[in-house]
Amino acid sequence: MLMACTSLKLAGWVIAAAIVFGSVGCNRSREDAHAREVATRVRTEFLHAWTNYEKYAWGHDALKPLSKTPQDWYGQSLLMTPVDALDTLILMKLDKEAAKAKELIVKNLSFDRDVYVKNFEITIRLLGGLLSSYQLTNDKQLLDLADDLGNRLLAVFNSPTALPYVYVNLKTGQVRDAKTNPAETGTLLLEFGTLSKLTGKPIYYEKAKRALVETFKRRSSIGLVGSTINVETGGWMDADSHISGGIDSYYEYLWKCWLLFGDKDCQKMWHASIPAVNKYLADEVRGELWYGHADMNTGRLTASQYGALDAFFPAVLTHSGDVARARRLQDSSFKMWNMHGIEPEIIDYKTMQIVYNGYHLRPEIVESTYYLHHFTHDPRYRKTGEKIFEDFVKYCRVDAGYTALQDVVTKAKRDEMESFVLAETFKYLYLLFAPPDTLDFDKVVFNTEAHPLRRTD
Ligand code: DMJ
Repeated sequence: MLMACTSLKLAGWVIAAAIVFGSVGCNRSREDAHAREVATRVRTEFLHAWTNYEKYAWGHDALKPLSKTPQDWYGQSLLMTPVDALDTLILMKLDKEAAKAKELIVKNLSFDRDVYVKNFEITIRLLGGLLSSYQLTNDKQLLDLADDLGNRLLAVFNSPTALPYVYVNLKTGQVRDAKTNPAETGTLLLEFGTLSKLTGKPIYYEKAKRALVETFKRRSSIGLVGSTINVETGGWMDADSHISGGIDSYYEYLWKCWLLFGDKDCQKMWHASIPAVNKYLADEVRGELWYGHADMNTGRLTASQYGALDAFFPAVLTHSGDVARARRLQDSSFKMWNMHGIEPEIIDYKTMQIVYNGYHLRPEIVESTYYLHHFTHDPRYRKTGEKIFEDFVKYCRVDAGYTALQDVVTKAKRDEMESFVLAETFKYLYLLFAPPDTLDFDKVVFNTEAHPLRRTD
């Protein structure tokens, strides 16, 4: 290919054009070839994590990669890692591993358990994972599991406000914990809505949409939401507004529910919300764009904190058409990453000091890199992604998989590999470098756990 690229011999303007367009074409094909090599390395590393899950934690929720022991969230397994990882296995064409994981799920997964589970986590990881894997395989058993799970989760919405309780007992339908947040009340509609479309049962869509609307309705007069809300009174328990964990995916779903379902109410809620976020939470420091914390009632900035979770926002910005802001915020996220060659969970962007020094192998910065590359085709985003991947391998790879860091400065490790590492971090890294036909971006909307949900009519 390189020979063909450099040995063009033509005359006059044809030569000039051939040089310009030929070299662009050559650069592009060199970049693509390199990208495919990186994709292969990502796939190999994903397999390193997956095979160690198989070896040391098969049938359990997660692998603890330092002690090489299994972990179950609720004392009994709900197959968190296999369900979360299945669509990544499929997209990476790891057919043997995918078939084995699917068999484990359809044979062993039962939601008939006398156990309280966290509605938000179970919805984004399990319901989302089952639905996307169903759409990729057409295996009806996966949809039946999703339907059974959705039906058991519905009890969470039985509050005086229709906002969901935090926990539900999968067997008895009893609910508990009224103190929740906008991410937990507003990050359900992509999954419940898809379940409605696929089963023909409207109740899932109605309940999850109502919860989203009830959250939106409680925004302040300047358009912001707080971070803690009581589902029994509907009152805010604090006025702390931000885009970080606890609120983050509420905004993500306002946008994505409009995209996935064409739901005009979601479009309106998005357009009524995002200007306030950009007006009150965006902060300019040293000519850089960051998003901090503000009082939801006054809009006064209260803290200059940003972190690994906030780094999802460039993806939502670019997805919704605001590429300029997305690019600037991504530069800030990458600056945060490069402070120690791995991002801390939270920093103070004014002082550039660490506030919380852990790293949980989070995907958000990679997710935004992937979206920005998809929409701009700017090669710098693949370079960013490659640097992140190299650092990730350098500091987090261990004998039995990938492990979180206790401290991004010393690189001390902690015994944890969350299922989202396989569902999201590796998936977004892979898609950033993989051939475009791996997944038709325009035909799907990713839930907040990176499960691609196909548009259905
Ligand atoms: C994931 O479970 C989801 O991405 C969620 O929206 C936020 N937290 C983790 C990843 O960091």
